[in-house]
Amino acid sequence: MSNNPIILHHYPQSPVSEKVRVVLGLKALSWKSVQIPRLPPKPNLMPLTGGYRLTPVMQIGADIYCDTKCIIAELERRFPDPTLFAGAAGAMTWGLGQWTDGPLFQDVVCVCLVEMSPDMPPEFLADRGPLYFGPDFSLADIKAKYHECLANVRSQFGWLDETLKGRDYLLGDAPGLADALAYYLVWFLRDRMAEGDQFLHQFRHLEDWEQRIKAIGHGQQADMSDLDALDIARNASPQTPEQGDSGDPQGLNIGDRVTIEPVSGGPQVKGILHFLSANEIAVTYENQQVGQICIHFPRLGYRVGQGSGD
Ligand SMILES: N[C@@H](CCC(=O)N[C@@H](CS)C(=O)NCC(=O)O)C(=O)O
Repeated sequence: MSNNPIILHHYPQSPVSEKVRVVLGLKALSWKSVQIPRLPPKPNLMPLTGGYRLTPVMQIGADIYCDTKCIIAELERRFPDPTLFAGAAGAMTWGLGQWTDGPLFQDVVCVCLVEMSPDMPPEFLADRGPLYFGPDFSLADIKAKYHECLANVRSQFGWLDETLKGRDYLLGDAPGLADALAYYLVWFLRDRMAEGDQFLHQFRHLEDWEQRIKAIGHGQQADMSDLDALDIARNASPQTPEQGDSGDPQGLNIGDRVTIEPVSGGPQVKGILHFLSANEIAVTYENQQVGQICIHFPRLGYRVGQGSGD
């Protein structure tokens, strides 16, 4: 395995990145932090991601991991000890993310966006509104849903609170993926909601747990410039072996030209299929600035098309 560092491309305010920062802390890892812009264009990130624009992105040499599902799975593969799957739920813990990153995230983001809206630059709202609520987004519509969403958050944070009665972490005695999946939403709400402290104070066990997760920290981080990260990619070669999947439901084959895009919308990434499994797809991609790299995505939540997409 290469000696290239773990590089996280992110920005401090990003809640979804907080999920990964907590995982880096749980595994006590050393990593480099590259701060990226909160809004496109992201000119020193795009050569690495082939156009994928969401935050965070992890880089190890010339291998690039997009989306927290893919990033966390790769961290668990490379650094299995301590495991993120200590509880009896095992791999089903990923399913928890389908709730926390899905309907729960939607309720929390509605509350946070409304809370942030008075001070939000118009270009930020114009980007994030449609990103999270679709092309027909209107601030008036989500303002009208604010109290309903807050009531939804109260029910669901209440489930977490009740679960944490009498145990230190969501799935038992050891912290793991389930905690990271839930914690970043509590962190997001506390930071963005004007009366977040007051709202969260009703969840006594949740607040105690929040302090325990916070105390774990983010591992050892050191800043790195985006240009240094590009240099690392240029001087490295992808380390991912070629791997096909004879059981692939879409009949994809190594060497196919494919397009990959988030189901939630966003630019298509085009590349040559290099690695395929039930949970992951990776393509090779050539770029003048960084040479050949390998870009990895989760299968779940991403649409894969055959052909160059032109
Ligand atoms: N499914 C993605 C969601 C990522 C996401 O929505 N991230 C937010 C930041 S918290 C984002 O990309 N916002 C737009 C941006 O940073 O340009 C993941 O798990 O990584």
